[in-house]
Amino acid sequence: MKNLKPILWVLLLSVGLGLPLFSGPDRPGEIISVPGTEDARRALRGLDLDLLMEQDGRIFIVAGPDDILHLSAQRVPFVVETGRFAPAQPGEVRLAGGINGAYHSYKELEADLKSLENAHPSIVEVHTLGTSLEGRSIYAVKISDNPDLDEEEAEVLFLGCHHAREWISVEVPFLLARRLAEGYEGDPAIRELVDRSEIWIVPLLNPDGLEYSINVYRYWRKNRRANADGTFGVDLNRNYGYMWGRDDQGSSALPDAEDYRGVSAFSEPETRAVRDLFLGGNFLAAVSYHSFSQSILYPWGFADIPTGKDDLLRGLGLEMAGLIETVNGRSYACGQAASSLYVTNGDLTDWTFGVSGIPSYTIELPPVDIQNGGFFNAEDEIEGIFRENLPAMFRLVEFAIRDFGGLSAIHRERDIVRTPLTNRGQKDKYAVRR
Ligand code: 0X9
Ligand code: CA
Ligand code: ZN
Repeated sequence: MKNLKPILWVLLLSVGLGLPLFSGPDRPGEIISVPGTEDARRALRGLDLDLLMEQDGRIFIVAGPDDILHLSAQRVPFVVETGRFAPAQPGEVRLAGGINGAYHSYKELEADLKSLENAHPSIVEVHTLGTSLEGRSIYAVKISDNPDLDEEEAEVLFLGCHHAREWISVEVPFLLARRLAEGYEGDPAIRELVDRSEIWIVPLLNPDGLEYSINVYRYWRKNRRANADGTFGVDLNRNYGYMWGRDDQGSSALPDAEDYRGVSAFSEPETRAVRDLFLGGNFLAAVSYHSFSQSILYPWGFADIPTGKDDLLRGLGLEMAGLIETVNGRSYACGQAASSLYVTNGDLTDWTFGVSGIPSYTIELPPVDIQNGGFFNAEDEIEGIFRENLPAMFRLVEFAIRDFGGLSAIHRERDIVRTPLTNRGQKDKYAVRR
């Protein structure tokens, strides 16, 4: 049970307790624990609670003042555990980098991307893929030689921050962009990769959610869609159009739920931005960064059934895990998403794999579990987490370059299995340019 993560605990507890899936409250809350007894479970029933985990026989929840009153009235003993966790609400600003310390806010990322482009205009180009519901730009950085040309080169996609609270997932792809840009002149290995590919990096897919997580509620996960029933948020990683809404196990139809799939596939501007970028390109590999649990997950996510390319997906995934481990000694588990984590439908990697058959991975960054920090990584961990992921990123770009060159057996196999995309060759149609 070590690898279970909060969203899964939500699902388990919801099933076990007959609770509706929670939606992180917009109101302030305390993290409390209650004993995992039948009495306590009964008292929790019907409350709109933010269930975090069950550990050592106790259930941890985020509870607002009303919930605490309710539990007291039901004579459920509880312990306030807030102090054991990093703050869920912004407090006094003591960090040099502002309320979110060394992590990027939307504005900080925007500024850093633009200065990266200004410093390295011959290989960096910042694109706006679309606009979030609250009017923020969804940025993509294209790193390539001749970035202003759409060359016949392998394209690779790295994305971060589908989920607002997973702050580390912004930093890892951002630092990749910076490393490629800064290393191009002096590092022949980087130069070779960049010259032969077009690397697209979307560090912050969910800017509205991130801002909400920074400024209002640290555990926010979804985007900030105002749903018809007055609740907020669609889980962007349930909104893609492959097997979207296939069942209620892999996503929820309830707007209040943390894994709410939205009213239709690609109902959200963020997922549409990714769709249009992807379909307008020639992508040969994709990684979506999340946190936490230190794992590399490959399709399918929607069901535990074979893909027809399991050997390739597993082989490359294991190779990446091996490369990661050599850097800091941290081990990332590697496995098929549905069987090693849980079933999802409408996630990014099922869609990219489903429409194009390319190696597509969800990488869940450290820590390994909630006892080791959950969604909170100390600022001084950022660099090490990035550094350990870098060789795996390079490996995937290298895979794409070879695949594009038709050098490998993998390539021939891909051509057979691949679903033809009707819009290939009409790249100009897509407004991914500034
Ligand atoms: O639930 C998700 O979207 C991802 N995990 S997270 O805790 N970061 O939210 C996992 C998506 C991978 N797909 C499957 N496990 N099916
Ligand atoms: Ca190029
Ligand atoms: Zn996530």
